Amino acid sequence: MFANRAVFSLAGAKFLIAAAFLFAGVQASSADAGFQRWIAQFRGVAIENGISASIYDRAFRGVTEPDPEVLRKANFQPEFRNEPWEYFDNRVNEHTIATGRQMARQWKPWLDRIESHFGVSRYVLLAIWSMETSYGSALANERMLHNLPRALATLAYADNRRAKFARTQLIAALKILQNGDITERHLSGSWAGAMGHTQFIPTSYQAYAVDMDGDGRRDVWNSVPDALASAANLLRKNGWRSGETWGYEVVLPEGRKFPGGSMSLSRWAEIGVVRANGKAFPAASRNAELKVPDGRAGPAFLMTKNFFVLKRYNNADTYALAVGLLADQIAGYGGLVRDWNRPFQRLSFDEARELQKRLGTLGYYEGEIDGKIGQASREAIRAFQSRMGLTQDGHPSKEVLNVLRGG
Ligand SMILES: [Ca+2]
Repeated sequence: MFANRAVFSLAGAKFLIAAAFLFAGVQASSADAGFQRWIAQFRGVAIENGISASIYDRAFRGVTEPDPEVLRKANFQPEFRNEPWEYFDNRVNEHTIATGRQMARQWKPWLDRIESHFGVSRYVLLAIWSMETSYGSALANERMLHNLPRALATLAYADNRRAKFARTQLIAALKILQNGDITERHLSGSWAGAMGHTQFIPTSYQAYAVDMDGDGRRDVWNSVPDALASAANLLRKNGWRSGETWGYEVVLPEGRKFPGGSMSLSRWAEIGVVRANGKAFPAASRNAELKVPDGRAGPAFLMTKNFFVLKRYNNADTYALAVGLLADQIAGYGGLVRDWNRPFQRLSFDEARELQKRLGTLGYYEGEIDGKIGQASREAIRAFQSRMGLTQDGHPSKEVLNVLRGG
């Protein structure tokens, strides 16, 4: 009872915060004059940084007010931290694996060339493509595509925390336009400035984008070969080791503590850390670091150099591990030997979609039927559980689906 009250008042506080953000958003989008002044002032900064006045004016032609959707997304606060099982289930599942294999066949000639030129595994590139834009399918969703100069100007103007980042990215974006890689009408990105199939921010684009298909433009928005080659180039330039894995799932012997930091795989084996599949470590002289993203009750990993190279793409252990696990499964290796520490029975991808569909039919869920369990799905499950007098854990479980199926 007491716990319930605490949750309730927390929800109330969140509502007030959400209302405050909404108010800020309304203020910002009606303050056109201020935003237009900002664009006029930043013109001088852009010119000082080598952008021609005509490119600047073309980029901002017709832009009169901040992008309210950018501000909404910038102010979004996830209600709960993702549990590891939730993060990985949404990214490494039957659907992302099967689509990755299909893409491997479809793009084989290009993947052959990219892999031999950059020395980066095609499966890793496919996994990154999946993680970033669901193999490009997210780019078909117009809500994901913002006019990039407007989005970055919005952040620079109205988001104090990201203003410096946004100014730097805006200059880089204008240089992309000036270079003729893309026209201003097609220069799109996420609310935070990530562009194209593999979601490069403009400064990363400048450092790593390549023209793989040879049409004279580095087109990460429309050319899959350009986008995948650019991702390969980023990894190679950050030290990717050709022909090596990202790491190994391991089993930890019970009842001892383990050293932090890096040691050789043979040294790890000496203190009892062995591969979960029972095989020996190849290249045992290489160094590796132990990671237990779900605590001792979940799977454990020894991470080698390429894991840390993957983190140059996105500096989160969970991101790099999801890329590695998905890549391995697209390549046809098995999944985890030890599952995530999941307090319920997992749904398949199709069952997760069925769950969303059934919750939608009953009026609990209005989001997309995409098999991805996010905040809206969790809230719908919780509302349904509450209605049925069940424990409101919000988990996408077999148990909940069975109740739904039972009507
Ligand atoms: Ca090209």
